[in-house]
Amino acid sequence: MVSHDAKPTQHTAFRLAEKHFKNRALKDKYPSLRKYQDKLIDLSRPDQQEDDPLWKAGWWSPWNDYDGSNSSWKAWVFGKGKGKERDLGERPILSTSEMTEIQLSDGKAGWIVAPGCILIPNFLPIDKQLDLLHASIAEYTQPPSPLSVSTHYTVPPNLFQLYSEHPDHVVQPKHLTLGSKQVGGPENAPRPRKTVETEPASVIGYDEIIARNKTWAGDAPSDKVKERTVAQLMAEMRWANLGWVYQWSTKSYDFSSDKPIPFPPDLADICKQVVRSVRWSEIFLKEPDSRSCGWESWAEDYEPDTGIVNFYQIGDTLMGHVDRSELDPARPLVSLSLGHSAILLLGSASRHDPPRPIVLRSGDCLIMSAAGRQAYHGVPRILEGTLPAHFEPADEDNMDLKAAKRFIATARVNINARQVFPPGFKRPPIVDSTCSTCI
Ligand SMILES: O=C(O)CCC(=O)C(=O)O
Repeated sequence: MVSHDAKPTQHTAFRLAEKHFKNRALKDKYPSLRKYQDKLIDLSRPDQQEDDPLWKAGWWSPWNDYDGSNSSWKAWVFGKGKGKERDLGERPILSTSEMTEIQLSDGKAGWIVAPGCILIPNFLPIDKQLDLLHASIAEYTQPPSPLSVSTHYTVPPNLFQLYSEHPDHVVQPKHLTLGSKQVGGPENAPRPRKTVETEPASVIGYDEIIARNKTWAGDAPSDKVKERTVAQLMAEMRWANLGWVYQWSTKSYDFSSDKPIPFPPDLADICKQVVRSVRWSEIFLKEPDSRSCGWESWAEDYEPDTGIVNFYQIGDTLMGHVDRSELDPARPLVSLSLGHSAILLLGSASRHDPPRPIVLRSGDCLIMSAAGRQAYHGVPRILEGTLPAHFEPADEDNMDLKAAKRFIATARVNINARQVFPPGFKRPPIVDSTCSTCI
């Protein structure tokens, strides 16, 4: 019986959009893109729909738009039409009227898709995408960079080589290889990466970060996880950390060591180059609210020192959040997409404002800066069937490339780079109260 007192659930505009794109209730139907087409941004889609993996996979099919009340839809999904070829429909023309196109100094085009947020479609050529895919899974996963799975598993240092040559090699959970004292209970079982609402969208100070991490004793390995083959472990891996280590439990960086893990220099060059290519004065002189964000020096002194490589399998999502743990809240975050396309929801500093869905395709680069760093964003959907042709196996591929392509066949990789410390920031010495000989 329905209680008449029951209040309808109050979802924010951001949550409603997330729910729409996450919906997997009907396996023959994708969430409708057409429902959001007035807001949808898809800047690197091929001109011809026949060349577009999204269209070919049926993301614009009219079947996705029926709500189930129509009997012909029911007949198709549940009866007569099932198994027949799906009508792929026509892609609509998408409006770019609320965005501004900008010319970058290297000749590429970018678009201001939200305040402080610049999308550069097709930023990475195909050979760079393949190189970065390989680096993401073969190099960025190497010790000492922490991986999501390294809390619970004794991850072999040559993980990618094993994945390439011996994917059935078995990896033991730490609770079987370490003493029982170091092992946690069920509360430590691995969970999907979760972003939790903490303080309002503002930067947290250095002292607070130090204090948070002092109280953090490290995540204990769970005694519930079972052994995995290397192939299974790779599919379960959700992230690799680059540079300064981010502690998900305290939502802050661990500054206890003198030096960060070195940030990959090739990746730093790509990020610095793209930040340098933006004519920031053109962007911020038009935005009075962002004038004091410090953009004047970014071209010269942007230097990423931390980053996360996100590994998404097809069903994975990343809930809406704001990245607010870097000491300078405005410096650019450079985000690169590889593999399957995804929907990124990009909102404002309030979850109550409706976000814009952006199709991020392989090779796209999104820069978030200034007010855009305080914008809620999340990835509610990896778009099934949208792997670009250049990731398909080819006879001439070497072993490494074959393995990298095997990985991306069911995945999307996102590399995002940030700068924790603004230039010139002097870290106060860390006082260790437990050490009697330290000053
Ligand atoms: O996967 C993406 O495109 C976004 C990733 C992201 O928002 C994050 O890592 O904070």
